[in-house]
Amino acid sequence: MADLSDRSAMKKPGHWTRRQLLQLGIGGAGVAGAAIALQNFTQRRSAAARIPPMAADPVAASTINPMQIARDFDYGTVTRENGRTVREFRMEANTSIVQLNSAVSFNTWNVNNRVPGPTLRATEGDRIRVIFSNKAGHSHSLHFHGVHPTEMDGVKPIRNGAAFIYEFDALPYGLHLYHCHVAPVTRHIGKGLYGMFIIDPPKPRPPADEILLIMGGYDVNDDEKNELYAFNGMPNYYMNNPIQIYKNQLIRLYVMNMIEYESAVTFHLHANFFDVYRTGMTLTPSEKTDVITMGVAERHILEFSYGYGGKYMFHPHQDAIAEAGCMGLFEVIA
Ligand SMILES: [Cu+2]
Repeated sequence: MADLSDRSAMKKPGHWTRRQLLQLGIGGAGVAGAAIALQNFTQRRSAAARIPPMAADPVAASTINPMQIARDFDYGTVTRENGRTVREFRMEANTSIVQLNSAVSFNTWNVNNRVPGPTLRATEGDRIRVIFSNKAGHSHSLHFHGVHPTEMDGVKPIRNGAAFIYEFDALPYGLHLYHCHVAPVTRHIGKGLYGMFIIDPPKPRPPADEILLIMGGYDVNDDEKNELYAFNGMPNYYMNNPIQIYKNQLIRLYVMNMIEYESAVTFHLHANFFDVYRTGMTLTPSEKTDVITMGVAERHILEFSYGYGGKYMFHPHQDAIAEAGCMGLFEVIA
């Protein structure tokens, strides 16, 4: 466990004074881009992996850009405090309408105007500071999976217009998540307020082309059933825009199930088998398979490579769910 004893020397998490929030640019009229003199660090740990250039996005104007989301890892704004690495993330709860297909638009509740929210990434033992401001119109919260004190557990609603600083240590390494925990939680998650939280082990995993896939569902008519499903927010997106990967390149897939109103779904990859690192909490795989079952909030790291070129599907083997939008393609290129 990382040492928590230096906490008093750091900025006190939780409810900050208005002055402190104003200094951070979130106490007044809102987060103005110019007011944030902080820069986002993105590190490419997988520098040695071969990753195809990202294709131009045909719906780049949309709120949800799955091609970008697939390989977008947010390492936060990095500082050193008392000899420790601190990663600061700005997360804003928003409400935004997303065009899910030509006929259906959907009012999402989300973080930073995207579903799923940003994929936060840190190394085990880092200090995490999440500056959460709620501009969504109703109460929300950010509940992180991981190890932290009760006051940082994110079950307390943060009302519209308010802010809260979540601060805790990145423990333990693995593939984790965050989501709103305001009741009814199923509805708040179903509306889109969730994202991935990756904690890397102290010794990094081998280089790979790293891709994230989050399965989600949309209850578009408020009947507590999903009518549409998606990988990374947008139904059928990767069927029309396959994710390009190189032949014989190690692919590290971060897969998570956030489909509410279903007890469990599977994830199946065509024409291949993958190594499973359950919850991303091991450095050696526990099994090899081509279909794995996940309840809500379950997630795993899957590793594989393709020896043949061409297009290969991935989808839950609940085929009605796949056919309602949760289906995609890898395109293996030479
Ligand atoms: Cu919420």
